[in-house]
Formats: sequence, structure tokens, C-alpha cells
Amino acid sequence: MTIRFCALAAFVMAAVVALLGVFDPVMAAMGHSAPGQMIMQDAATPIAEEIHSFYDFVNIIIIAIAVFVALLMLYVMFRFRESANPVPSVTTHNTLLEVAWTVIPIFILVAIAIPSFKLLHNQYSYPKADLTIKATGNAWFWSHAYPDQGIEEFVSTMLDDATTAQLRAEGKDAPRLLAVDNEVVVPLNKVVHVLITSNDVIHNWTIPAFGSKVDAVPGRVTATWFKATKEGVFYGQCSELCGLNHAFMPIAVRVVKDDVFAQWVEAKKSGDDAKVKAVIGAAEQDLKSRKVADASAAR
Ligand SMILES: [Cu+2]
Repeated sequence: MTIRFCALAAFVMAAVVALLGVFDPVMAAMGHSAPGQMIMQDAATPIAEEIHSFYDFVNIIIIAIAVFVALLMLYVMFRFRESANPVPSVTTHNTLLEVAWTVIPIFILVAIAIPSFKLLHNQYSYPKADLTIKATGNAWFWSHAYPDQGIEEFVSTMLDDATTAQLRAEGKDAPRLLAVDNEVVVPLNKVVHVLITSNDVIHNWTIPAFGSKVDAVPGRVTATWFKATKEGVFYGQCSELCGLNHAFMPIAVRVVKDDVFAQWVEAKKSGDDAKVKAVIGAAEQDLKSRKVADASAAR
């Protein structure tokens, strides 16, 4: 009987894994969620990758426990139904069982705690910064500054529907409610520290693909760090219910090569918006052509 149950449990778990696999293609959009997406966005930093593996690990345990309990209940309901078992047992204690149902959950919790504490430690042990950005939450937009590069605070405002629709018509990736006018730009494979604060109420600076999510608290400085290992634009939204336009204060971080970042810093410092646009436009074009080349090479 037990062997049959194990086989059934294995079958159910395999079905769940296969089902998640089927949905894989719609998870392919990078930097933001895609229509029909089932689970998390693709990871773009080592910390996000670690979060995803921890998530998968805990999910396997959850599914296994849920399947085990469901099957056990079905077995008990069937095996000990009144017609098959007219005289109920009067057993009230079973030492072995009681020890088992105390000790096994302890082992499960310890197995979850070890990778969980490791992940927390990695999230909060800040490697030496290559770049430090200041992010400030405002009702209802984000502003960013690069103190070490001499870039004064600039405001990132969400693009309206007409503008994003027009950009998409031009073949650009401008997701609705996420694209902004002034993106944060960071270099690829560099450790970036983000110092976060707020001008009014509590906001939250979040980029899901980076595994970054930190409250912006007025009068306090909180921090996060990331090391983006993929080029492209990564989006996030304020993730602390902050008021009327909470849903309309997205964050966009563009990850570029070192030389592009240096050009962007120069253009941004000089306040030359046309040059900033030209640098970003060229980087976008370059990334697109490399992606096309990679796709055709893979074919
Ligand atoms: Cu907010």
C-alpha cells in the first residue's frame, strides 16, 4: 500500500513540475512580467538566482507535504470507514508515531532554515561598492542621484499610455505602467549600492529581477545592493501601499556596458538631454543587434 502511495505522490509531483515546464516560454520576457506568466521573472543578479533556488526548494517541500497529507487523509477515510471497520480502535498513544511527528517536522524546518539564513546573510553582507546611487521616494514618483559621479538628483516619471503605445509601435520595449522618462543607468557586472530614503510617506524600492526590495522610510536611510549580470532594462514598482498614485511610480534600471555607462555619466552631468538620449538609443540598438545575431547563431 505504502509503495503505491509513494508512486502516486511521485506522479503528482512530476505532473506539477511538467506543468510548470510547459509554461516556461511565457516567462521569457526579461525585466518585467509577461502576459500569462506563472512564476517569477528571470533572475538578473546572483542574489535573485539564489532567491529562486530557495523558492523552488521550499516549493518542493510544500508540495510533498500537501500531497502526503492529502493521500493520508484519503487512506484513513477509506480504510477506517464505518462499513469496513465497525469497531473503532481505542488506542490513544503511540510513542514511536508521536516522536516521529515531532522530530520529522524539526528536521524539515532545519533543512529550510539553513539555506534561508545563508540567503539572508548574502543579501545583507554588502560587497565593496563600484557605484553608489541614492534613491528617494516621493508622492508619487522616484528620484535618483549619483553623488560620487556628480549627477544631481533627477526625477523618473511614468510614461503615459499614449507614449508607451507609440514607443511600442516603433518597436521599442516600453511596458505600460512601467516605462519611465529618466531611467537609472548602471554598469554590467558591477556592485551597485542603493541608498534609499523618502521625502514623505513610506515607499518601497523594488526590482524583482534583481531580488531587491527595500522600504524607503522618511528620515532614515535604508540600503540594498545588486550586481546585474544581464544587459537590458529591468522594471519595478513601489511596493509599499503609499497612497493615491502608489500604482504609478515605477522604477526602471538600465544595465549597460562600462563604456556606455561612462558616456551616459558625461552626458547626464552636462545636462545634455539630447546626448543622454543618443547614448541610450545607441546602446539599445547595439544590444538588439547582438541579440538578433545570437538568436540566428543559435538556430
Ligand atoms: Cu510609493
